[in-house]
Amino acid sequence: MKENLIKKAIEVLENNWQGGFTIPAQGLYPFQWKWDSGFIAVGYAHYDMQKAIKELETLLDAQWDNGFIPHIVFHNDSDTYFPGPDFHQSRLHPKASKKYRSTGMVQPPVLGFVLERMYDVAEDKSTILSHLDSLIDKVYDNHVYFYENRDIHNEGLVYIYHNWESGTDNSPMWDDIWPTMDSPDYEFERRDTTHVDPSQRPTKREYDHYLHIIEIAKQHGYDDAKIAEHSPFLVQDPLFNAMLLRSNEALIRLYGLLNRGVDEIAYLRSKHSLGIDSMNTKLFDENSGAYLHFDLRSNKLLPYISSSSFAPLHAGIPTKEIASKLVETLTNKFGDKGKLLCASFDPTHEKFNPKKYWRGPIWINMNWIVFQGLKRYGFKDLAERVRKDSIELVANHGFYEYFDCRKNHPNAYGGNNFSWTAALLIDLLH
Ligand code: 2M8
Repeated sequence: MKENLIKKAIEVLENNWQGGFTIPAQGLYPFQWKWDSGFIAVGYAHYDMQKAIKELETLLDAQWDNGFIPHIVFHNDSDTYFPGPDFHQSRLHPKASKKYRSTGMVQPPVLGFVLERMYDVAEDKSTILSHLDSLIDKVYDNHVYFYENRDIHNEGLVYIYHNWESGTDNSPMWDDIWPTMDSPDYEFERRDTTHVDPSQRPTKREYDHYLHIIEIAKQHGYDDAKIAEHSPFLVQDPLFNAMLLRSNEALIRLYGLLNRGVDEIAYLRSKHSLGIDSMNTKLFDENSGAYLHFDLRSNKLLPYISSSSFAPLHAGIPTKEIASKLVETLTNKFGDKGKLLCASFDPTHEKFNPKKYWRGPIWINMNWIVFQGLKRYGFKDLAERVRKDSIELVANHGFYEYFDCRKNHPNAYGGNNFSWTAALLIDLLH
């Protein structure tokens, strides 16, 4: 089974390869997405390191002069996706790439630990180190961008200003934010709902909110300070910050292996320890037994547990005591016998929807993150359960975008032949 699955996963990646970068899925997502590219490079690393490197080189080629890496790079003029480059208008920002059009927002900073995984997987360590040598400073600049522009309270935690920056687009936690915004009823033509069942995607009203935040950012020329002041959406996300911290750790290790970067290491270390403290004092909530999102507008935690709540395990953020509490929450709320791990939203909550996008289904990238975290803390059985569930879902249903966690309702949803599902399955099978 293993060999056959790997063969099929490679086919998916090869079909989505555009000769320089990889699309997440045909039709539905026709451009290069930032965190998708990172996960995709992990898959390539196992069988074609040149492609892994090229994928990241292309993404980093679209980096802005201030270190910002955009969430979508629009390499072509596909009209199968909305909103495209004409809507986003990245060049309103004076430091935006002149070469590529992109969005003016980011996605979870996975690239540091992706480079590290490529190093660990590579057989020829000296060749991979020479490639990493030419990529690592760009990823470091991206971390500096975050800390210098998005850590507004100097606490080692960065904000996101849009739900698309979280990667978990229509998660129920954003439901509390939408009523605080007075979004217009825009007229636009959705494309996503022509590719997949509309009932599994965000609603028209949700898209109004998504577009409204971008309109506000555009009015301010995508200026970070102005966004921090005016965006109705401003959140410290435990997944996003855990990815940044895990990537800090990876960059520190890689600079060490490269035998350079003394100043860079010192900078990352100081931000890192501040960030770990703040994660545990500000984002960990005793009552929920989980890390939560902090809403900087209402100045309070959003009371929802999701798969993002467990991502800090991957970055070594929790103390042993907090890690045990997280595992208790994961087991009790997400892990009963009738469920596969790991739902993207608390299955015991009334807002849980097992079929709808980020409101409940299992995502393989989140499972990969949770698996790594559980393994890191020595929760071997639970880690293995997450790994096995992921493999079985794909073996039984195919390389879909998301999956139903209910054992008596086996199903797969969203886009098929989805790149990060294929790439991370390759990694989980090794
Ligand atoms: C989904 O998000 C895009 C917007 O970025 C969309 O729905 O149009 C999310 O699942 C996101 O996390 C992912 O990176 C992207 C491409 O796979 O699709």
